Amino acid sequence: MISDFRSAWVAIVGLPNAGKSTLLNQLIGKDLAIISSKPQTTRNQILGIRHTETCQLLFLDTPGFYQGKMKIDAFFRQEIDRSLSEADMILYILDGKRPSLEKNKAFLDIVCANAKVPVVLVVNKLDILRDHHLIPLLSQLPELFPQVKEIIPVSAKSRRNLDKLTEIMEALVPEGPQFYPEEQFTDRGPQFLLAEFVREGLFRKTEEEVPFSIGVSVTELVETETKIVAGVTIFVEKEGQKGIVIGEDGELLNWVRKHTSMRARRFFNKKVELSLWVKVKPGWRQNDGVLKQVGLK
Ligand SMILES: Nc1nc2c(ncn2[C@@H]2O[C@H](COP(=O)(O)OP(=O)(O)OP(=O)(O)O)[C@@H](O)[C@H]2O)c(=O)[nH]1
Ligand SMILES: [Mg+2]
Repeated sequence: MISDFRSAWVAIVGLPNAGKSTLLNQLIGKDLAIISSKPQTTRNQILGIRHTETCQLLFLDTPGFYQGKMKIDAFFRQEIDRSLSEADMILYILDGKRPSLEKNKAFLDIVCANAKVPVVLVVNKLDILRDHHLIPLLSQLPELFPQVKEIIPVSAKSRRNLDKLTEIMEALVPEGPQFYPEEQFTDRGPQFLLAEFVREGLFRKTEEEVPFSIGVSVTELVETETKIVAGVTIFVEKEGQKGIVIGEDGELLNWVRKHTSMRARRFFNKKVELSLWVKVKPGWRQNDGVLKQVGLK
């Protein structure tokens, strides 16, 4: 191990759709976490690692915080709590376009009440904020959130101010070991990631309650040096949702298969062949067996 090495576990938390996963991907320079314009896209804690010669930042992406009553919601909350308890530093992401100050204050107060580590408040989506909106917002934040160590506006999408954010984080990193070798940038393998990539395609192509009723499990996987072949089961809750997911003449499912295969091919740098099946499981979000199968228990 190099002497003077520094490392920190950094939990990325915030309300749904704030841009947490977009920021994670930009900070590690990989298309790792799935992103969509719909809330509750992220369902599991996802580790993404940023390496420099002297420092390792271990980012934990988390589901967006909201109060839900189902078993699946309890799992999301657990993932957030687990990430907060493991963190040496917290990035709290606030959507500058929809700042929902009351909801953010409620969650940020919970985060800060339990945190013994520095909290950095990141105001995201700077690229679409006009000055007359941004300036009054920024001027309210120090008084509203006195517990935070730093406040910084960024655009995860356009990378604006991300160098500054990295500088702020690096100044807060304690001495610590190099937890992972340089070539490793996540602890998640193809089985988890392929299911996520399929879900990303489905989230983009379906509307209303359908994306939230979808669970994905990779049931077969064969990986060689050059190729990944996988069988994927998509769970929905109703017969009608199965029809929507398959689409007319199988068009939607076909799009998802092609989109996911291409995304996975770029990511793994291997040929990817996917077979997709859709299964109806009424109430699966309350069913321990299916929750376990789709990695949510
Ligand atoms: N204009 C703009 N859009 C952004 C920015 N960052 C994220 N987005 C968009 O915001 C939406 C949500 O992004 P995600 O990264 O999935 O947000 P998240 O916080 O991970 O969402 P959940 O996982 O659902 O909690 C997507 O449509 C992104 O393209 C940004 O800096 N600027
Ligand atoms: Mg996310």
